[in-house]
Amino acid sequence: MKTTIITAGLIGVAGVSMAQAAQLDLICSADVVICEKMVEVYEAKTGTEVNMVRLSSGEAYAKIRAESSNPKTDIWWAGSGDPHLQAAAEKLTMEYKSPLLTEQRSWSQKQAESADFRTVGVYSGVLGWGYNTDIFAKKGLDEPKCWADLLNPALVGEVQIANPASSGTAYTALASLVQLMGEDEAFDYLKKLNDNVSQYTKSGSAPVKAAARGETGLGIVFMHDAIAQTVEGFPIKAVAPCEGTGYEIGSMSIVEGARHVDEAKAWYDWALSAEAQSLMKEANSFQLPSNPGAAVADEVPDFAQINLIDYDFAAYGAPERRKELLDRWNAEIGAIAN
Ligand code: S7P
Repeated sequence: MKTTIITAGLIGVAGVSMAQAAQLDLICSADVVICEKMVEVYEAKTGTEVNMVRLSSGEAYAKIRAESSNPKTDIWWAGSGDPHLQAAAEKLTMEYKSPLLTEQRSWSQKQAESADFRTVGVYSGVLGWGYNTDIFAKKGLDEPKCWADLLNPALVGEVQIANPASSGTAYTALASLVQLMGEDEAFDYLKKLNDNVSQYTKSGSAPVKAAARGETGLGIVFMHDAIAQTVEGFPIKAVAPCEGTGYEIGSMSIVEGARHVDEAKAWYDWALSAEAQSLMKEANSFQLPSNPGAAVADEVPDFAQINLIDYDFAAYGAPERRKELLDRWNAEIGAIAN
């Protein structure tokens, strides 16, 4: 009879011992295509077995927080920066200075410094929307260029955005509107917008995927997620709002108390390399990579041409501020959501 023997670092079937494969438990909060590409290339390169789960940024933060006394995740790659900053402030993530940190663009390094090196920026992307040009043409509607245009009563039932509690994209939208308009004005705007919203989705990019399939006219998303649909051949046009807009610093953090900390550091260093970040172009992920040596697709929006607000990442990634805004959203918008 065969017996399975488990010893320190070795697993074998009686008489046949073999080295235990290195293992890494990863949460990925980017699009599933780039998540799978990163894992596939990393496993082939290192032999490490990566157990990946794809979660929206707010959900990833909640999972890491819930498991903090017994972490099941080693590293959290990607997702908008605010929940990573909140996790860092709550010391749910670990301080780590990668040897590749100083190679990164200044906004990536600044994100790390502001969080005592408990997170780091890996890419940046601009908030906007994608609209279905066929649906707009059929309805005889002009291009929606500005936030104000999204309140047009002709768009009733034609707008989707995610729920900011689960989605980093939607929290970026909420925090951007508050910084752009003032808090009370932003909530007034969101109440009016609610008349046109058919659905608050769980995932941030879902609204533009629905617009691509013709299920809705417009999705408020990161522009790169809209561009990915255009590149797939769908009738989607990405827009940067005329009044101004916010942006994300997509981030990466190692979980405090990670079971596979050496493997987590190895992934972290690799994910900051030009080689790894060049995979984004291959996977139609059109954010701007943090490593200036990485390949940048032509479709990546030109930040210099966009009216960007001076997004205060430290303030809007702070636990109290994030909780305050999410509580207000739940009370004033979630409560009246269709
Ligand atoms: O698809 C890529 C991307 O937009 O997804 C991340 C996003 O935060 C994850 O989705 P949720 O909104 O559902 O949290 C962004 O960081 C990234 O650019």
